[in-house]
Amino acid sequence: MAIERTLSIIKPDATKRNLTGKIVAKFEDAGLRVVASKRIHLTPAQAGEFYAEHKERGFYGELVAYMASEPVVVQVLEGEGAIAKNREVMGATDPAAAAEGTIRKEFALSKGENSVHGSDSPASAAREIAFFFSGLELVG
Ligand code: RTP
Ligand code: MG
Repeated sequence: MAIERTLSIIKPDATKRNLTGKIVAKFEDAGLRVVASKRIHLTPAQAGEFYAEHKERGFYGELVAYMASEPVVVQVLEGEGAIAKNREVMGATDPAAAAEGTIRKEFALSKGENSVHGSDSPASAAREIAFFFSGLELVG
Protein backbone atom coordinates (compact mmCIF):
# COMPACT_ATOMS: atom_id res chain seq x y z
CA MET A 1 0.00 0.00 0.00
CA ALA A 2 1.19 3.50 -0.80
CA ILE A 3 2.41 6.07 1.70
CA GLU A 4 -0.36 8.66 2.06
CA ARG A 5 -1.01 11.85 3.99
CA THR A 6 -4.32 12.73 5.60
CA LEU A 7 -5.76 15.65 7.54
CA SER A 8 -6.76 15.11 11.15
CA ILE A 9 -8.52 17.53 13.48
CA ILE A 10 -8.68 17.09 17.24
CA LYS A 11 -12.04 18.73 17.85
CA PRO A 12 -13.15 21.21 20.57
CA ASP A 13 -14.65 18.63 22.93
CA ALA A 14 -11.26 16.90 23.10
CA THR A 15 -8.95 19.93 23.33
CA LYS A 16 -11.22 21.31 26.07
CA ARG A 17 -10.86 18.10 28.11
CA ASN A 18 -7.04 18.08 27.66
CA LEU A 19 -7.08 14.88 25.58
CA THR A 20 -4.72 16.04 22.80
CA GLY A 21 -1.76 13.93 23.96
CA LYS A 22 -3.81 10.77 24.50
CA ILE A 23 -5.32 11.10 21.01
CA VAL A 24 -1.96 11.73 19.32
CA ALA A 25 -0.61 8.61 21.09
CA LYS A 26 -3.38 6.54 19.45
CA PHE A 27 -2.30 7.76 16.00
CA GLU A 28 1.38 7.09 16.71
CA ASP A 29 0.67 3.65 18.17
CA ALA A 30 -1.15 2.80 14.91
CA GLY A 31 1.96 3.68 12.89
CA LEU A 32 0.87 7.11 11.74
CA ARG A 33 3.48 9.89 11.89
CA VAL A 34 2.62 13.53 12.68
CA VAL A 35 4.31 15.53 9.91
CA ALA A 36 2.57 18.87 10.67
CA SER A 37 0.62 20.14 13.68
CA LYS A 38 -0.84 23.38 14.96
CA ARG A 39 -3.41 24.60 17.47
CA ILE A 40 -5.84 27.18 16.07
CA HIS A 41 -9.21 28.71 16.90
CA LEU A 42 -11.42 28.62 13.79
CA THR A 43 -13.83 31.44 13.04
CA PRO A 44 -17.40 30.37 12.14
CA ALA A 45 -16.66 31.38 8.52
CA GLN A 46 -13.57 29.15 8.37
CA ALA A 47 -15.40 26.21 9.98
CA GLY A 48 -18.30 26.71 7.56
CA GLU A 49 -15.98 26.68 4.54
CA PHE A 50 -14.13 23.60 5.78
CA TYR A 51 -17.39 21.64 6.18
CA ALA A 52 -19.10 23.16 3.09
CA GLU A 53 -19.96 19.65 1.79
CA HIS A 54 -22.48 19.38 4.65
CA LYS A 55 -24.18 22.75 3.98
CA GLU A 56 -27.57 21.21 3.22
CA ARG A 57 -27.57 18.86 6.24
CA GLY A 58 -29.72 19.59 9.28
CA PHE A 59 -26.73 19.50 11.63
CA TYR A 60 -24.60 22.02 9.65
CA GLY A 61 -25.31 25.10 11.78
CA GLU A 62 -24.67 23.21 14.99
CA LEU A 63 -21.48 21.65 13.54
CA VAL A 64 -20.08 25.03 12.47
CA ALA A 65 -20.82 26.66 15.85
CA TYR A 66 -19.26 23.72 17.68
CA MET A 67 -16.08 23.68 15.56
CA ALA A 68 -15.59 27.40 16.25
CA SER A 69 -16.40 27.14 19.97
CA GLU A 70 -12.93 26.23 21.30
CA PRO A 71 -9.45 25.70 19.85
CA VAL A 72 -8.73 22.67 17.66
CA VAL A 73 -5.47 20.92 16.78
CA VAL A 74 -5.06 20.36 13.04
CA GLN A 75 -2.49 17.78 11.97
CA VAL A 76 -1.19 15.99 8.90
CA LEU A 77 -0.68 12.27 9.49
CA GLU A 78 1.53 10.20 7.21
CA GLY A 79 1.86 6.46 6.75
CA GLU A 80 0.92 3.41 4.71
CA GLY A 81 -2.73 3.75 3.74
CA ALA A 82 -2.97 6.70 6.14
CA ILE A 83 -6.43 7.85 5.01
CA ALA A 84 -8.18 4.55 5.80
CA LYS A 85 -5.96 3.80 8.79
CA ASN A 86 -6.82 7.13 10.41
CA ARG A 87 -10.56 6.48 9.90
CA GLU A 88 -10.10 3.04 11.46
CA VAL A 89 -8.34 4.46 14.54
CA MET A 90 -11.05 7.17 14.83
CA GLY A 91 -13.99 4.72 14.78
CA ALA A 92 -17.57 5.30 13.62
CA THR A 93 -19.04 8.83 13.61
CA ASP A 94 -21.44 7.92 16.43
CA PRO A 95 -19.49 6.69 19.49
CA ALA A 96 -22.35 4.32 20.30
CA ALA A 97 -21.49 2.49 17.07
CA ALA A 98 -17.68 2.78 17.35
CA ALA A 99 -15.52 -0.31 17.86
CA GLU A 100 -13.62 -1.00 21.10
CA GLY A 101 -10.22 0.67 21.24
CA THR A 102 -11.09 3.44 18.80
CA ILE A 103 -10.71 7.13 19.69
CA ARG A 104 -14.42 7.85 19.39
CA LYS A 105 -15.38 4.81 21.48
CA GLU A 106 -13.00 5.91 24.21
CA PHE A 107 -13.39 9.70 24.16
CA ALA A 108 -16.33 11.00 22.06
CA LEU A 109 -19.29 12.54 23.87
CA SER A 110 -21.91 12.23 21.12
CA LYS A 111 -22.38 11.91 17.36
CA GLY A 112 -21.74 15.66 17.02
CA GLU A 113 -19.04 16.11 19.68
CA ASN A 114 -17.00 13.17 18.50
CA SER A 115 -13.42 14.27 19.28
CA VAL A 116 -11.75 13.88 15.86
CA HIS A 117 -12.11 14.51 12.15
CA GLY A 118 -10.32 12.61 9.38
CA SER A 119 -10.27 13.05 5.61
CA ASP A 120 -12.43 10.44 3.86
CA SER A 121 -10.71 10.13 0.43
CA PRO A 122 -7.49 11.08 -1.39
CA ALA A 123 -9.29 14.07 -2.95
CA SER A 124 -10.59 15.36 0.38
CA ALA A 125 -7.19 14.76 2.02
CA ALA A 126 -5.51 16.94 -0.63
CA ARG A 127 -8.11 19.70 -0.24
CA GLU A 128 -8.11 19.61 3.56
CA ILE A 129 -4.31 19.58 3.93
CA ALA A 130 -4.05 22.58 1.59
CA PHE A 131 -6.85 24.31 3.55
CA PHE A 132 -4.66 24.46 6.69
CA PHE A 133 -1.00 24.02 5.68
CA SER A 134 1.51 25.33 3.17
CA GLY A 135 4.04 22.89 1.69
CA LEU A 136 6.77 24.41 3.87
CA GLU A 137 4.92 23.35 7.03
CA LEU A 138 4.92 19.63 6.10
CA VAL A 139 8.01 18.03 7.55
CA GLY A 140 8.18 14.31 6.77
P1 RTP B 1 -15.62 13.93 10.09
O1 RTP B 1 -15.96 14.42 8.70
O2 RTP B 1 -15.69 15.01 11.13
O3 RTP B 1 -14.32 13.17 10.11
O4 RTP B 1 -16.70 12.84 10.55
P2 RTP B 1 -17.38 11.70 9.69
O5 RTP B 1 -16.80 11.64 8.31
O6 RTP B 1 -17.34 10.46 10.53
O7 RTP B 1 -18.88 12.19 9.64
P3 RTP B 1 -19.61 13.17 8.57
O8 RTP B 1 -20.84 12.46 8.11
O9 RTP B 1 -18.64 13.68 7.57
O10 RTP B 1 -20.09 14.37 9.51
C1 RTP B 1 -19.21 15.40 9.85
C2 RTP B 1 -19.36 15.74 11.30
O11 RTP B 1 -20.63 16.35 11.53
C3 RTP B 1 -21.09 16.04 12.84
N1 RTP B 1 -22.36 15.32 12.74
N2 RTP B 1 -23.35 15.54 13.57
N3 RTP B 1 -25.82 15.41 14.93
C4 RTP B 1 -25.64 14.64 13.87
O12 RTP B 1 -26.47 13.88 13.45
C5 RTP B 1 -24.34 14.72 13.21
N4 RTP B 1 -23.98 13.99 12.15
C6 RTP B 1 -22.72 14.38 11.88
C7 RTP B 1 -20.03 15.15 13.49
O13 RTP B 1 -19.14 16.01 14.22
C8 RTP B 1 -19.36 14.56 12.28
O14 RTP B 1 -18.07 14.09 12.60
MG1 MG C 1 -16.62 13.36 7.06
